[in-house]
Amino acid sequence: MSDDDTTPRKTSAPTWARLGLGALSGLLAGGAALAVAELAAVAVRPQAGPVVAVGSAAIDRTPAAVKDWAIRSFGTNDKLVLQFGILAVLTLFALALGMFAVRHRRTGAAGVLVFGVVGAAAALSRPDSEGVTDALPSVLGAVVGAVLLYVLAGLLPAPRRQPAQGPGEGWDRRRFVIAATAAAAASAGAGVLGRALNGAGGRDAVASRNDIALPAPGSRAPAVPRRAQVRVAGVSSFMTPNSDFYRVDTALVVPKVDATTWQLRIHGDGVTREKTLTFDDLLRRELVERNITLTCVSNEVGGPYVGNARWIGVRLADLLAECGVRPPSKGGPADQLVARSVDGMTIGSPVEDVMDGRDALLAVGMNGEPLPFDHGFPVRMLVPGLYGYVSACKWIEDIELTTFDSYDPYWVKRDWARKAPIKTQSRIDTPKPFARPEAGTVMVAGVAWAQHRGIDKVEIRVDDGPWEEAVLAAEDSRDTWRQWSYAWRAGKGGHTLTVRATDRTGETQTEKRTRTVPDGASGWHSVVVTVE
Ligand SMILES: Nc1nc2c(c(=O)[nH]1)N[C@H]1C(S)=C(S)[C@@H](COP(=O)(O)O)O[C@H]1N2
Ligand SMILES: [Mo]
Repeated sequence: MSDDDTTPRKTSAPTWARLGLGALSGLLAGGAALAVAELAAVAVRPQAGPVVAVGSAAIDRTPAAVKDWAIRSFGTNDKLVLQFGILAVLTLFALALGMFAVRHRRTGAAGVLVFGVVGAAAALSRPDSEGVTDALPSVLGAVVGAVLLYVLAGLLPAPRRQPAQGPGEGWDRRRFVIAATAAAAASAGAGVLGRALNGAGGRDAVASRNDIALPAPGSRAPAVPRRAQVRVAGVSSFMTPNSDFYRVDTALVVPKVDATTWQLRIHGDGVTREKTLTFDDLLRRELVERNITLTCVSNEVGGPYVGNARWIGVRLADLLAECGVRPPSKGGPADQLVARSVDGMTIGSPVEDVMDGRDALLAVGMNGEPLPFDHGFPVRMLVPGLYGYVSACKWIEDIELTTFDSYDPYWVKRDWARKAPIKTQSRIDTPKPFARPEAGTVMVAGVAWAQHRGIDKVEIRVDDGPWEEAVLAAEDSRDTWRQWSYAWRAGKGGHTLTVRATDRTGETQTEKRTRTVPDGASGWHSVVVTVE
């Protein structure tokens, strides 16, 4: 049944042409809806745009195994892939709705509203949702899209069997072309404008970052020993430049926080003197500079999600002590410190670890500059020896002292372990898998890490041969990774190189391969090469 009998039809067309034009109308309506929504999101906030909202809501609901698979398969591009996936699904639905609207004009148009509801619901479900205004972009976009589809479907030619009637043969085609072109142009305009305005957003944050001159740290990191870097081509750089530093987070839109208005609140169980600190308050404290190697729990054996940087920050333990916080071993009531970010992330660390004397930091600088936005500007947490998801909250704005029994932070709700010290790991950087080195001496080299315990031994095994000790490069600190090399007298043929490390507690990396979920991958890294 058609619900558009009242519209006079001027030209007729075969079914395939009508369906094609319907699909085109759907696409235009979908495009207009998105463009309007994204433009509206500029006014509300970028996180409220439907693609980002649906993407973020999807990330929130992704089980640990799937998130892990996404990181494994797409790396830091995982978010791009997700957004393209959402756009692809939207496109298919828009095409289908458009074709449906050829026969069922009102219902098809109303179908567009469903997207508005989905987008709005996603935006409102986010942990950082700021209330009903977050629903506006999706709803507004959907209404515009629905109206446009209704109008365009009304201009479609009549079916063949219903001959043209009335004057002005071809008039509707012209109106359709004009309306479609106008809609496409307006959408493109809105899209481009939205883009530009979104780019301009965060200007205060950028300016505040440019204005920061980090004071000289009162406590310098000791100079990195020259021999910490193995001189073998293909080995990781001992210090990871910011541009190469891995990035793992759930933020589809990187938060742009203005340091001049940023505040951090410290409160909760056992806090006798609550504190709210500004960025300047932090800079007025003694700053310490430390080299710390950060690792992601989603790093596979041999994987890339590990990096070493020179951080500047304030000691978190001192701040906590000033607030009256005592670790559980000294009778404090809180055993979990929950850090909360401006984008609603929650990360829980053991209070005992944070206050046991290690260099747990509220970091403000990374490799000689203020934190990059991607890495948590203006302030992030770092606790040497703990995986990032239980220690390294970026864009931090709140610290709450609580207990592991009473609160599960973001990742713990998603199957990851409550506590996760970094597992001892080693990685062969060179030769690369399936390399074809020439017979003779082949330099095998790489990195090993066991943050806050230190690396004492690295061994290499060729095929099923005996374990041979690699030469350890100089140690920077037990909170950083350590490089190693091994001069292998390589004979022709296919060979498997395997590496394992022993930490300073004397424990050797287990051979047992585990997945990254729930508390980090274990097992030995190996590389297959063909010596020619
Ligand atoms: N706000 C926020 N902080 C976060 C995360 C996040 O998703 N959101 N991810 C954590 C994880 S899982 C890791 S491994 C580190 C990565 O820090 P990087 O991106 O600076 O390398 O940040 C941590 N801090
Ligand atoms: Mo991570």
